[in-house]
Amino acid sequence: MAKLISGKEVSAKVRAQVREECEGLKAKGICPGLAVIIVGNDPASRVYVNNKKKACAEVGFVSEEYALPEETTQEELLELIRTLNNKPEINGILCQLPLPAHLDEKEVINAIDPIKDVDAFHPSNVGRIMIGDYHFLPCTPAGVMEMIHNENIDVSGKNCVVIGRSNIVGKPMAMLLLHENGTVTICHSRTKNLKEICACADILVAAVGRPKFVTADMVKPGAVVLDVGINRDENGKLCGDVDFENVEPKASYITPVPGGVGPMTIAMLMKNTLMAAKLQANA
Ligand code: L34
Repeated sequence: MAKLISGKEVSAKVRAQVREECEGLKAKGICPGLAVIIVGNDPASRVYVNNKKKACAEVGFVSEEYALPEETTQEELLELIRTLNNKPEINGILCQLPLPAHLDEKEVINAIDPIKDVDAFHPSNVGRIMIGDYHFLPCTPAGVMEMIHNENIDVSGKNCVVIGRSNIVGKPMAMLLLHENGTVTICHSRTKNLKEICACADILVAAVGRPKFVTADMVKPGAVVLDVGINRDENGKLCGDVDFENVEPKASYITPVPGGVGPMTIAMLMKNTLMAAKLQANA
């Protein structure tokens, strides 16, 4: 039986720390502000953005939502980002992804002032992570690391396998594990012997985006299993990339979906926004 790592609990701890620090900043006249941009009507994005606004209120930040219609043009979106870059009360800018297909995500990310880039998606922040000299970590991988730290799991020297190589999760996840001296393997759709490689992992991070992709035969007994996926199963129920029911008995630690990495992503966003406010105030 695995120990469940509750994202609800660990994220509440992080938010409590942020809230406390935020009170300290407010006493100095600094109030962190986050702008969240959402374009179109994706129902999942709506849920996530609502959760982000809720978290802002809980930790004491000001949040502004910019809900733009599906037909928004690239130029309109870039213009909003430029305005927010120059707005002193806004310390963090987040444009919820994915964007509608007619918009250019890369150009949007590049337009955000790196010091307000609380997603850490801008190439300058990505580069800083690569060399280990950063202010912001991407929220989802940072949330996974926070869960690992909270359980005092030592990464050093362990076989770490990340399934998925996205710029947002897989690649930075591998880098953060490497920074803690893990021996890291990144697997993806072209990987040969995926099963065998995963079965060697002491720490297995699933970020594939396919429901129940990680089955029990891919998991080493006693492995730490972190599930980044948020999918809907055949009954429309939320589920992760891990076949939880069958993997759980084999793992030493496992994260649930929902209530796992998702809430951590939001807690780390609060941490980044606090950091942004401090950097911009030189506090
Ligand atoms: N720009 N776009 C940008 N930044 C991000 O960090 C994200 N991400 C991902 C999608 N697009 C983004 C998120 O915010 C995924 N993500 C995210 C955030 C929150 C939750 C899930 C994904 C979350 O709150 N999950 C809950 C359940 C939500 C539900 O009921 O559907 C959970 O318990 O997992």
